[in-house]
Amino acid sequence: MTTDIVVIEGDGIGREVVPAAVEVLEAVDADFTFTHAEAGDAVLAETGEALPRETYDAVQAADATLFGAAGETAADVILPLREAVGSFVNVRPARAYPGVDALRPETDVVFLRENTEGVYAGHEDRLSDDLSTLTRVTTTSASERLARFACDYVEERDMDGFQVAHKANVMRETDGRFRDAVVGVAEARGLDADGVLMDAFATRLPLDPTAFDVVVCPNLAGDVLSDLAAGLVGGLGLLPSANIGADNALFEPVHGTAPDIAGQGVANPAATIVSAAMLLEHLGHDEAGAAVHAAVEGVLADGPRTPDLGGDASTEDVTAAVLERL
Ligand code: GGG
Repeated sequence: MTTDIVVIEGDGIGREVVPAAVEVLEAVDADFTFTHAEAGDAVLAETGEALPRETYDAVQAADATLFGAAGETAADVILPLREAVGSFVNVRPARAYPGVDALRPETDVVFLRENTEGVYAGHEDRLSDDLSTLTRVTTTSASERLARFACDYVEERDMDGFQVAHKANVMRETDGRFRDAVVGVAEARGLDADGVLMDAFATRLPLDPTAFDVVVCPNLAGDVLSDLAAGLVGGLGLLPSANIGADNALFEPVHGTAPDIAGQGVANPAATIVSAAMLLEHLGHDEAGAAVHAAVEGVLADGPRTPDLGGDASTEDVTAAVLERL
């Protein structure tokens, strides 16, 4: 039986980096069938819908999805796509690769971002010409579900625990609930869960990245803090992500459409290729996933490199070098 993978390039550099990652997936020994689907600004302009029903249905029915990026329509695309796969956690590893000129080469931290609520739950209103409001949602059930995933994640890696980023001294009800729920689950499992104020975390991470391994975050904080970590390891071109659900998942680079370089063929495909490696591992192709990780690591160490990493190679050059190492 083949494994069904939906591929959505989206907009901007998504149209360049996703085909690169698909080439890599085609090169490994996995019995995948690829279905190409549309979402984003371009399909909105064509059809009036940023996320056509057939794309949503295909993602729901597939075994996994590889997604690039969406531009102005990001909120209408990414959030429903995460919902389509039932994702409750966005796993975002930020790791400095050997040979890459990173601000903080010691950085090796994984963000486990709550993926269904917080300010992303979308209860935003324009109440008058002067006033807009946003309702933040935090439930014990979603926080505990994330915490159970975090516990499994660290136990599988023989780690003692994780940190929990929050701002419970100000948002006592919402972040207080989040922190207490996550810490409670960890303690019941005999794991350490140290709370850290997210503003203090933003200061401490650049000063001492080695102080953090796995950080459990509310939704928006996970988005922002992982981008901060991207700045420490060499940029957004290096950060992959996995949106994990109970029986489906969607993989995407952390970066967006990068309109400043879109269409030039120089986007760094590493984040998307490593997202594809995470897809392989998620579907049980551990050896192939490890091989893709190693190939990307080798290319980042020895070149060729795209301009974001100080090189002058194209997306195609980097992809060809990864394929050669596989
Ligand atoms: N790779 C997906 C993408 O388009 N990322 C940019 C973005 O706006 N992300 C927001 C989020 O991850 O919640």
